[in-house]
Amino acid sequence: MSTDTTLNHTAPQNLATIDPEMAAIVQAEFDRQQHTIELIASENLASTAVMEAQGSVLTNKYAEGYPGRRYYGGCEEVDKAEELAKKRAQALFKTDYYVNVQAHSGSQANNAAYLAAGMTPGDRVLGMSLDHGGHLTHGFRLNFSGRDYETAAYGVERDTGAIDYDKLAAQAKEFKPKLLIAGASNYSRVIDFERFAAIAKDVGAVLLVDMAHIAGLVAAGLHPSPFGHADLVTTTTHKTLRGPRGGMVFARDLELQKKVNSRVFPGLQGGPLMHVIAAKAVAFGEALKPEYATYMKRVQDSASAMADRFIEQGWQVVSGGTDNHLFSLNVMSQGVTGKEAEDLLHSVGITVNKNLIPYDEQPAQTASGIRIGTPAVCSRGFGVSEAVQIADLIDRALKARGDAAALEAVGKDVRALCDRFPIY
Ligand code: DSN
Repeated sequence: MSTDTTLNHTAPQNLATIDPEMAAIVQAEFDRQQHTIELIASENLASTAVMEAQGSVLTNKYAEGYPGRRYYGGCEEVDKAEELAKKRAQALFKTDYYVNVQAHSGSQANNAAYLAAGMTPGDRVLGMSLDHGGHLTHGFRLNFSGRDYETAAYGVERDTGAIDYDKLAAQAKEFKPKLLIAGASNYSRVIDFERFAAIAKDVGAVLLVDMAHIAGLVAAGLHPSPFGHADLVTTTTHKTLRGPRGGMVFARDLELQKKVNSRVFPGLQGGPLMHVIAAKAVAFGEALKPEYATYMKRVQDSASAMADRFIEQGWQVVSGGTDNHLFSLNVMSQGVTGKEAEDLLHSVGITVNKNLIPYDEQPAQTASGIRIGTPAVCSRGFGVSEAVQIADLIDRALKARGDAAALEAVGKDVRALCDRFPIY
């Protein structure tokens, strides 16, 4: 009989028994999530089924390669898990694009997509500026995308907060990128993928759509789909899709897919995380159910209602509202920096991240805005009415700067709202 108490299958021991120190941290994080209003637009609450798959024995398995073509024996069950994840991913987005579900993250997925597009050092990429809502991997100077390639960035218009597609077309014509990227981390308007495809075609660029933020809306039919327009589509699986942390890459045709596969493995990664791939399959299965589309609609309606409420209260919302799950609040419009707002809201139990707004005059560490998203709060059951209450709580907190009693009262109301909606 084993004397190793960490691996005693006849009397399995839980985390609290084996490692009370870490168990306390996990419990404290659970409590933090339960008692705070989570408005970070890229976060969500994975289901217990997703977490069960992610915490399963599949974590024990090495499976370098792809289903049916592995470099290790004993892969028959994980092969099924990966095939199921792929089949469900295609069904979810109603697409016959090929898919690779092994990317460990969105950044890895994008890196693989660059390489599959044939990018070599010094080649040109045109993506959305980080300051205007883009992503690090779309050409930011400190990221691989900005270090290895020659980059140019498009942005949004000062007056509309939206992309001007005619301007973008002219910029693409002048810059002649080899890779054009559509997609953002902080853009609240519909993205016109058809127009992006026309621009890419016009200049002979490969079109990559990074739909990480809006994937859930696309799956639910609440945002136009990039499939049929993009050469490559990447996404994370943990944002609106509500799965485990990870990424995936879709390719329009078999030739491109072969490149994606070889760039993911062995190009960038070694062994795939089979437990995470299993959890991705579970999340896609959940998202294929009609309840998921209802959830995504609530996410969209709640974001829109919250943005409208802020405008009623006199705050400036970038682009004047939202079509998706997020928006940026220009807190500087009432003299509060993004950093001050983030800290103040944290003190009353509301979690947001400070964010640059387009044409921001503040440095990134201070910023003039906060980004607000509704996926996580809607997963715990909030809807439009609670979203409007949150806008009121944020308004009260930001206007009560320096008033300890008023802030304490907001904190109590935040807690009461959270107590009505257990996270699990
Ligand atoms: N860092 C993520 C976000 O917060 O949007 C994007 O990868």
